[in-house]
Amino acid sequence: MPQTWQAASKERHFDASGYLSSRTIAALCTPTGGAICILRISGNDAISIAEKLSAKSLKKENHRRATRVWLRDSKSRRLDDGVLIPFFGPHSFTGEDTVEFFLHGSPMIAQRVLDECFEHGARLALPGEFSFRGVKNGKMTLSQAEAVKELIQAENDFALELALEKLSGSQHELIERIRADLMQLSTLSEVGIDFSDQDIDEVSLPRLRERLQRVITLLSELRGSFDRGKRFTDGVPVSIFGLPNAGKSSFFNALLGEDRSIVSNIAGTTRDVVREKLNLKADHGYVTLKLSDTAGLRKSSDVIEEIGIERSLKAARESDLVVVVIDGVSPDLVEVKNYLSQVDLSQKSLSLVVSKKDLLISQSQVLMSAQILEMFHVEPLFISSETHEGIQALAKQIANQAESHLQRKPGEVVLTQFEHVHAVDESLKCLNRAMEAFDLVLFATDIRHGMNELGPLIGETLPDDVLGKIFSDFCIGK
Ligand SMILES: Nc1nc2c(ncn2[C@@H]2O[C@H](COP(=O)(O)OP(=O)(O)OP(=O)(O)O)[C@@H](O)[C@H]2O)c(=O)[nH]1
Ligand SMILES: [Mg+2]
Repeated sequence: MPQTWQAASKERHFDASGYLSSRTIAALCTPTGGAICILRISGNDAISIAEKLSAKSLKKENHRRATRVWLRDSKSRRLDDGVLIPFFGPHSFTGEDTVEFFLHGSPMIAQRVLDECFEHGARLALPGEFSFRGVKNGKMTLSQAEAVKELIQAENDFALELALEKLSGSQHELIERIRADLMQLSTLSEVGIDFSDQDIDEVSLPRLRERLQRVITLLSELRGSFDRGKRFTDGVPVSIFGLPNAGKSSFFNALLGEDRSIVSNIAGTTRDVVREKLNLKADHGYVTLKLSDTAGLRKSSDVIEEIGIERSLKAARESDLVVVVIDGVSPDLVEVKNYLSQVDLSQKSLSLVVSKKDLLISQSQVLMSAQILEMFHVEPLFISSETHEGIQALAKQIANQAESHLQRKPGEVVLTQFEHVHAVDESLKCLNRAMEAFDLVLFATDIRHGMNELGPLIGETLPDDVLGKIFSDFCIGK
């Protein structure tokens, strides 16, 4: 996005009321430098600004119709030969009058047309402000607007699929269903309070608790999806594990295709955890890995190295995949197994890798393969970070293992945003309190609070300034 010079324009067209101002906004929706650049204006003056720039009168009949125009500035100098499409509110992305201009992709043209919009009273849109107005005007839900952002930011096929599903409204529907259930519970408890002298079973506390338990289960499942949701967007955590000098950092660098970690023949070279993101192709699409190179494991009297080794174990414990690198030249399988026993592998995938293949004769490979299979029950892969032999095959194995940690039931909603998890946690606190309530009045109060806490997932109960904050990490023009 051409944010640098759009930022310069921001200085000149600053509006202190930010997202709360209803002034007409303008911004580029595409980077400049391509064949075409799209500029969008939205607000009460959008149509009149487009009319001034194009010297065309835009009527309702022109709604969604592309018109070829010469754009000119106020001194009648030509700006560009382009196309414009007017969208009359409420039938637009923002719900307001909106005009989209399709210009030649020159940064100079884009800047001059944008400046001309500013001359006629528009200001530069804030990040995500078009989407913000769309949500405010009921054109899409907050979760759909967030899905648009996630769609743009998606770095792998799994994150993209998740965002597309969210865009279709799946998350919003689930939360609305939960809210409707809570609303019903709230109404029933109010009825129970009003008719407390009549002993109606349907609105008694035990019956209402039963219904509430079903909602709590649903919300708890949604809460539980977040840890997996993070894997879709941030990457599947993978740690490289092994004794000093095994060739862990060499393999890490070979996989990344860059000299990221320091490599040396001195045992204990890597001290801290070195993290890097990497996209790899698996059988069903690209997966993102959050890869960690770690300190070699050994008994050490060096305090700093000890801390590093603790971090290696912690990284392995927090990973979905552990890639154990064994030194092909001087393997110590017993010692590796000892350290590996300190990590609970029950939910993890494990890869066994023997390094320095270029220095090994095939006979010793056969022997080592058999020993490793017997001790670890995993067939090892032999690699050389020197010649790159075996690296591709190992990358494929890791990618497919990572993919197996990204499975979702069809239609399952997965939370990906921290703010949403926080909202669900707060809501669950209220609902669990309601389960403990010893009378209907307290029960009804906690249910209402629990319902309100879900506001950030819906958007409609959020004040504009909070909404503005959510949109501020969108890109300009969206
Ligand atoms: N010939 C050959 N040498 C290798 C290979 N992989 C690593 N080495 C060498 O082995 C030594 C140790 O490599 P590193 O990658 O630093 O090992 P490490 O496991 O990260 O070691 P620590 O950081 O100390 O735990 C270096 O001298 C590397 O050049 C390989 O595939 N072939
Ligand atoms: Mg290292």
